[in-house]
This record gives sequence, C-alpha cells and structure tokens, in this order.
Amino acid sequence: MYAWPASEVPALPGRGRDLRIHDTATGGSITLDPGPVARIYVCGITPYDATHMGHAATYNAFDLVQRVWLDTKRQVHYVQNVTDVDDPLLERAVAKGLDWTALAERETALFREDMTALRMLPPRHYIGAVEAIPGIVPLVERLRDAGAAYELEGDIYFSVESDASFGGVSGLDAEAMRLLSAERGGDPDRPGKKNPLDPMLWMAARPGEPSWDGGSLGPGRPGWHIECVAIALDHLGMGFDVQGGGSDLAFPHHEMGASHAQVLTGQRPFAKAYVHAGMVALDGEKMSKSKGNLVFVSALRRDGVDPAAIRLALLSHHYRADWEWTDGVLREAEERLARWRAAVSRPDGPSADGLLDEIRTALANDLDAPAALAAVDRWAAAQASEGGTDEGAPGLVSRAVDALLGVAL
Ligand code: 5CA
Ligand code: ZN
Repeated sequence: MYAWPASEVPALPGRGRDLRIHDTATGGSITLDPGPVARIYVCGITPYDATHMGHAATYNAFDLVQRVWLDTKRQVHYVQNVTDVDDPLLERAVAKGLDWTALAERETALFREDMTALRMLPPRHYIGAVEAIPGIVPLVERLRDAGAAYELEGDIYFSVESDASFGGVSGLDAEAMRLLSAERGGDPDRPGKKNPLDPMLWMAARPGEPSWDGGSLGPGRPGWHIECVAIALDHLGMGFDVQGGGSDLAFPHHEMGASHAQVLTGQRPFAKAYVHAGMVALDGEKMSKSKGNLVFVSALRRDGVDPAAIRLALLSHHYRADWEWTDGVLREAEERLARWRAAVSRPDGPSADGLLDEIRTALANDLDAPAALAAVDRWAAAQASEGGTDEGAPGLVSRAVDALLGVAL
C-alpha cells in the first residue's frame, strides 16, 4: 500500500548522538548500534475508527526514533502494517452496516491524513494484512510441519511450548499472561488447546466472513501475531533494531511474534529492542476504540486546531509515561507554539549552538522530548527577555525543531 507523503527534514550542522532506549525485554536501557541502515517495525492501526490521541502519541514516539537516527546520518528502514482484516474490524463493519473493506479503506485514508498533518515521517513499506496473506500461509505451514503448531477444529494454533524462550519479551508470569490473553484477543478458555495461551495462526473460514486461499491450511484468514511476523521477516529479516508499539502490545502481541519468528528461523532475537509507549487516557480510562472515550486527531483538525500544537501536546509527555489527555494539555501546547513562533520570527537572537546539542542529548537519552521542549523554552524565554545578535539563531532553532521534533514553526 502507499503510505503518506514525507515532510521535508531540514539539514542540521554536525551529527546527532546514538540512541539509548528502554527495552521491555531486558527491563533496562540499551544503546542501539544499528549500522548504516537502521531497521524498525512499528505495529500499525486496525482501521475501524479514526486516529485518537493514544495512537498519535505512540506514532510520535517512533517518529522520534526515526528522526534521531536520520540525524546520526543513517538511513532508516521503517516498516509499518495495517491490520486490515481482524475480528474488531469485521464486528464494527457489521454493527455499522458497512462493507468491511470500505470501512478499512476509509479509516486508513483518514490515518494517512492525520499522520501527514502531524508531520510523522512515513514508513518505507506500509503493508496491509490482506496483501501479506500469500506470505503468511507458508509460514504457518512451516510451523505446523515442524510440530510447533496444531489443528483444532480446522483452526491452526501456535504451541507456545515450542519456544524455550517464550515469556522473554514481557517477563510476565503464567497467570498474568492468561488474564491479558483473554483481554487482548486471545481465547484461553477454548477447550482442546494444548496450552490456554496458544494463539491462533490461521482461522478456518467462518460463514459470512471473508476468507482466503490457505493452501494446505484450507480457506481462512490469518491470526494477528503472525501477520506482523510475516511482514517484518519479509521486509527486515531477523535481528532488526526496534519492534515498537504501545505498552498494550507487549503481551500477547510482541511476545507471541517473537516466539513465532524464533521458532521459524531457529535464531534469536526477533528484535534487538522491544520499545513500548505508555497509554494515553481520557477521563481516567485508557483511550480505546472499544470503550469509545476518544479524542480524534481529525476532529481537532476540523475544529481548527493547529497540528503543530497537537504534536507539541504529545511531545510534552515522556513516551513511556501513561498520561491523561485534557483540554489544558492542548491549551499549554498552543501557548508554547505561539511563544516559539514569536521567538523565531525575529531576525536575530541568542546563540542556538548549545540548544541544538541539548535537544540532541535529550532525545538520545530514551527520547526525552519533555527535556528537549524545556531547552527550547529556555532559548525562547531568553529571546523574549534579552534577545541576541546571532543572525543565524532563529533559523537554526526552527530547523532543529522541525528536523528533530517534527514541529513546523
Ligand atoms: N493493528 C494492531 C497492531 S498490529 C493494533 O494494535 N492496532 S490499534 O489500532 O489497536 O493500535 C495501534 C497502535 O496504537 C498500537 O501500537 C497500540 O499499542 C497504540 N495504542 C492504542 N491505544 C492507545 C492509547 N490509549 N495510548 C497509547 N497508544 C495506544
Ligand atoms: Zn503488530
């Protein structure tokens, strides 16, 4: 699928620092050493509703990863999927009386518009689950033929016991896994499974639901985790640098994905770092399509809110924090944007060489965007109070804020 247009990334003097980032699997920070081409896979949307602030916050985190790497003069090979067939999408289409493909296309188109407006750099490959099916089927067949998958009433399940390192991504105990599996798309209580946690790899065709040719698996559709594994292996291979998503994906999605890939290839790890963004809440509860407590990027844009202010609102929270969206968060971001724009609109100002270094240092330190904003705030405050004589400074600040934070001043 096509992704969306890239906003220009202005060139900056010098070179950024290598990214040190928190890895869920080890529970600590690691300095990534990606080589000349950094490889990242970020889990994309299930397109049954519009982009909300939680999605936007998660994609903002991984956009910063891409920007930090670009600033180290590396190429970035970024892959993102679209789960354009899955239970929640089919259920929503039935509830709304819509064709499921039309619903998926409409919401994916809106997501592209939101990402473009927020200046999120596009992935190099943007791949739908449906278009990945021909690559998924042989992987499921291989798992089954290797004894790592089994059939239950026509459906094919992955056996978590086939992976000795299962549990290594989330580090959760069996009881916690069971609870989360039931909450997040699994079916731990289905009778006949070898292990309650075993996830579905291939779902046999159900009456009234779409299905595809599954070769020796029979007609059906793919499970969720194998979708991302097939796309990541096809476009990035094993041992890529970062697997990203919100913290609700650590288990089961990223745990199961790592197991599938490790059993398939006999290699470890699937990803060198598993990076998870915190959850954005509204009125005390995680913002989610199923709960319906949502603030949409597109609705704010329609109300005339500047996308740069939305982006600054996202950046004002550390990506790993769980935080609450409020009108106050947006108001503060709008005020900050106005202060910054006033500061860079003057012909000269205080030197910004130190500021560029501060932004780079903050972002390389586990994407500390709030520290980067505080550094720009200090420069803008100095500009407002004393000003300065450096003619290159306002231009350098706008280029740095655009290139590293994705905010156009
Ligand atoms: N299609 C799958 C991933 S393969 C999926 O989880 N889709 S999603 O539309 O439900 O979520 C898309 C991304 O947004 C995921 O990374 C998810 O972790 C993240 N996300 C969802 N809700 C929130 C929230 N309230 N706060 C932060 N991130 C969220
Ligand atoms: Zn995924």
